[in-house]
Amino acid sequence: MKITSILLASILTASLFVSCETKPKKEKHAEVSIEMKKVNDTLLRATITTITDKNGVLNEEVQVIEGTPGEVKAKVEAHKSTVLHDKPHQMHQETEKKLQFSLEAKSGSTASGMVSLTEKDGQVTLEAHINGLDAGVHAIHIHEKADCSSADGKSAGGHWNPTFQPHGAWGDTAGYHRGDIGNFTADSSGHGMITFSTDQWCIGCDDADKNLVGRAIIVHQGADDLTSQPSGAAGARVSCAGIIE
Ligand SMILES: [Cu+2]
Ligand SMILES: [Zn+2]
Repeated sequence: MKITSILLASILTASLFVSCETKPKKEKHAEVSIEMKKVNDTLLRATITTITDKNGVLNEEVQVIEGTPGEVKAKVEAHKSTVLHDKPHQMHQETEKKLQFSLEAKSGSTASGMVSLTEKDGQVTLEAHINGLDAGVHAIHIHEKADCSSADGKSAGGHWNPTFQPHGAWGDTAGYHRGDIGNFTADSSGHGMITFSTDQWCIGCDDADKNLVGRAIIVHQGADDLTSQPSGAAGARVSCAGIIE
């Protein structure tokens, strides 16, 4: 195509300067200026001028990219992030999310403790340590609401059951609630602990069937029989913690 038509078609001209957020450990600074011109109705051309400052030595590089607007914009973005940030390894960093909170005694009990929820690689792990329990087997569940305000813990609602299943043992083909963690045993000193991991929960994700935030953890006076409906006949709610971010 003719040079004149290219110049006349220079409808879109954009120029932007981005100053670098230099990482303290690197003596490197970069400035990128981008000029975009419409070549014709389908082609866009970007002229990228990159000035890098390596320990006081300036280096200028000019790069021309031509293609459809989508291709050009993607290449420009990729170039900017490479030059200005220069930290590709960070994109592979594992993200870990952790919440920690206290279990408070309910129903006149002395059962209190700590719970942590950790999300890593698509798995959520619950770890609970409880003191002041009667020795023996106790149920622990996720209940519907992060509301431990009532003295009997019933403000937390029933078992968290976003998938509308019957109450049961976790993993049972006949069905189970997403909150049916199960049982653990307290020793003769009244201390008990449990760890539980699943990929069927998340912490603060957009999937309402998995998101624990806004729910509560309840420890019961008795054991969950894993069959009685709707909640395993586990007795009074002796400890409660709301799951809030
Ligand atoms: Cu319960
Ligand atoms: Zn249940």
